[in-house]
Amino acid sequence: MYQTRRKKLMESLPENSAALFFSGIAPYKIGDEKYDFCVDRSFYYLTGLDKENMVLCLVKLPNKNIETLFIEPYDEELAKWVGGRIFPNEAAECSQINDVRMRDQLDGYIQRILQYTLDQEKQIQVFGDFTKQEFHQTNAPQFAYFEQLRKNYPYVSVQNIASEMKKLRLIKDQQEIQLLLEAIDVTRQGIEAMMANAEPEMSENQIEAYFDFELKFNGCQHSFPSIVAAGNNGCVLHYAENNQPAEDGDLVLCDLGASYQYMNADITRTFPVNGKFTERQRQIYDIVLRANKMIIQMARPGLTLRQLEGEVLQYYQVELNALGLLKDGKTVRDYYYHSVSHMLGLETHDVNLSNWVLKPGNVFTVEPGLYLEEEGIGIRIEDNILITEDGCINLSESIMKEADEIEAFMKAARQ
Ligand SMILES: [Mn+2]
Repeated sequence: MYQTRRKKLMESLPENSAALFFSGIAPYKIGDEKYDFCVDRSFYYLTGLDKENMVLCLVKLPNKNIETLFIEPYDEELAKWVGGRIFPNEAAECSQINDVRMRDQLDGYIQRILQYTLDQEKQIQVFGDFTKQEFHQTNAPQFAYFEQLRKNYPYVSVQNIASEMKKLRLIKDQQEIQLLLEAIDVTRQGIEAMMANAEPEMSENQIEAYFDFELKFNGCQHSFPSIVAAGNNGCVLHYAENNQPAEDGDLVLCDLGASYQYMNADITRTFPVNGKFTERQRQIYDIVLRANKMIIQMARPGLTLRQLEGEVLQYYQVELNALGLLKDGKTVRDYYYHSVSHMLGLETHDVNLSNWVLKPGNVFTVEPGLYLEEEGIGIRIEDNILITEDGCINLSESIMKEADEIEAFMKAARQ
């Protein structure tokens, strides 16, 4: 699988070029304590490896493709403290790259490649993977590396391979879909545990704890810091304090997801903490639910996410107007202030290309919401969908979202 991905990427490289991918390094947090290591997702996508300070080097010469992996040496002293690093044969087996060398050999290796192309009187192009998020992250290992490279070899041009990487990563393969379905199923268990156990006067973090248990129990990580927001907190899009009490009559908005082997689910469900929607909550809930279903119904190849967003805005215009909420200069954007979709995959906000036209294999979220701050109502309903040849599949179909079903489930759980 990783071999296939690398082969596809190689096809997009020009002759006489080299592409370098860095797994990354965990930064220090405080004193001698480091942040959890979080592997660069393009590196992982191409190798299946998730260890620090590794480099993948792909070289394309006329009639010859070379794949080389550089890893840190096995350190017996370190192994006693934090566990062993990976052995070359393990790295080779996982990635299917036969040529595994030590990290400190990279400079010499690059020098020989450059010398070779220079001898052949060819201009070599060197590619790095610079994604949008990294523009301001100049401490990322590839920035330091390419900076030094240009210093040492001023005639070398460094270019960005990010858009080719994105084209590949945008189309999910069967294995990725399978892993995402597993992640979604654990997310479902977590959400059901929260619904089953939530009670008025519990604090948001106590409700959240039921979700966390299911994740840990099933060997999953969090896709991102969970949002468990009661009442008005649901109107804060990235609320993450999760420490306020959920009062009787509050809705609880839960935007969270399990990550399984780096495939990230991203689901939102909103339920009444006491198990019963008020008439007003139900009215708004059903408007959001219809938006959610409408977009899932529409999604198919050939459309763009921007078009789907336009449909939501149009629909809300009619619905909010009918409710009398668009008075005194208020617009839809006062009640709905995010967009309906983002790509999903190895990153929660996964790679995307501007004005991307949807194709089979694209996976993204459908997450309309409505936020009526004066009434303490924040509602969002988010599913994860896969574009197919003629429409889409809702991968999170199994997670209940009908108001009646939620009420019945919560009632049954309390008996
Ligand atoms: Mn989302």
